Parts: sequence; structure tokens; C-alpha cells
Amino acid sequence: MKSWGPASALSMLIAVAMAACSSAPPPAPAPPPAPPAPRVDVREAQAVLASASGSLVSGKIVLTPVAGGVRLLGEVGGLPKSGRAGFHVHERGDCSSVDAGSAGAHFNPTGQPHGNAKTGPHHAGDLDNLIADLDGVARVDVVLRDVSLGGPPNTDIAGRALVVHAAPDDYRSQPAGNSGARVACGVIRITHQQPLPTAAPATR
Ligand SMILES: [Cu+2]
Ligand SMILES: [Zn+2]
Repeated sequence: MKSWGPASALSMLIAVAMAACSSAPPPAPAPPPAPPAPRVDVREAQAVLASASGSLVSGKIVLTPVAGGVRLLGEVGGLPKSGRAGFHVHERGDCSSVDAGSAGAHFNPTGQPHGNAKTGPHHAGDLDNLIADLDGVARVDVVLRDVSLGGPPNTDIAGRALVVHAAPDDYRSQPAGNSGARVACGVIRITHQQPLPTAAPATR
């Protein structure tokens, strides 16, 4: 008569355990490492604003990185004399459609409501209204906070669009301040950049 001794019971347990192991799915392969972020130091970008929606508005803005944001310096002409006009960074660097609708909504990586850049919640792309002089020219010299040129995608405004509107931004209405038609649009293009060393931490 065959008896089941402790030794054979143990070997059965081992056999069961090994079967369980072999039926478990193989561990998932490790995901490939993310490609390294491009390491460039952007020194300057420009947006040439071309008329849209049949307007006579045009201009040029030079953008440079500064502490805490990006400085916008330049002029926009063809505006209503002594008028005010909405001015924003829009999310898509595409000014190809006649009404500049191709530039999409305001750059808003953090899901904020539209507002005033100086007070309270606002889109990252919200700027103060342009203020034109008696000749219809607005001189721009403003720092847009918390954005970058060539930084992480949730701050980078290079490759996006600057848009001028027909009416003033009321800084309240959603989603875009009720500032009317898009009368000029320009893609923010990097004009000066420099590769950063990859072997050692960047020093400035
Ligand atoms: Cu806009
Ligand atoms: Zn906005």
C-alpha cells in the first residue's frame, strides 16, 4: 500500500508552487527611457504680426527671456486711434486662416479661467490690452509672467501665436474677454538660440 509521507507532500507543494509561478505572466518589459529634453538656451524670438480678418493691423514683437517670464517689446500699428485692443498668446502657432481662428484658444496650460494678468486667475497667455496713440500705434513693453521660450511645454510660448483683437479685452468674459475679431496674428519664432552642454550641468 502506497502511503503519502511528509517528503512526497512537500514535493507536491513545490510542484504546485512552481506551476503557479510558471503560469504567472512574464513581467512587463521596462518602458523605453524618455528621450532627453532638447537642451537649448533661447536668447530671442520674434512674432511678425500680419493682418487678419481684413484689417490694416500689423506689427512686430521681439521676445526675450527675463527672470520669471518673457519680455515682449515692439509696436503694433493700424489700430483705432487712441483705442484699446485685446492682446493674447494663443495656443497654436497657426495664423493661416483668414480670421486667425487657426491659432486656437488662449494659451492656458493650467486650466484657468480667462482674466487679468495682474489680478487673480487668468490664462498664461493673457496680456494687457494694447493702447494705441493718436496715430493708431501701440508701443509694447511688457513681461508675461510664468511662461518661457524653449522651456517645458506647459510654459513654452515659442511656436505659439500672438493675436491682436478688434475690441478691448474686458478681462472677465469667458473664454476670451469678449475682445471681438482677430485682426492680426503672428507665430512666435525662435530667432537666436544656443545649444547647452549636455555632459555637465548648465552654468550661466
Ligand atoms: Cu486673443
Ligand atoms: Zn485668456
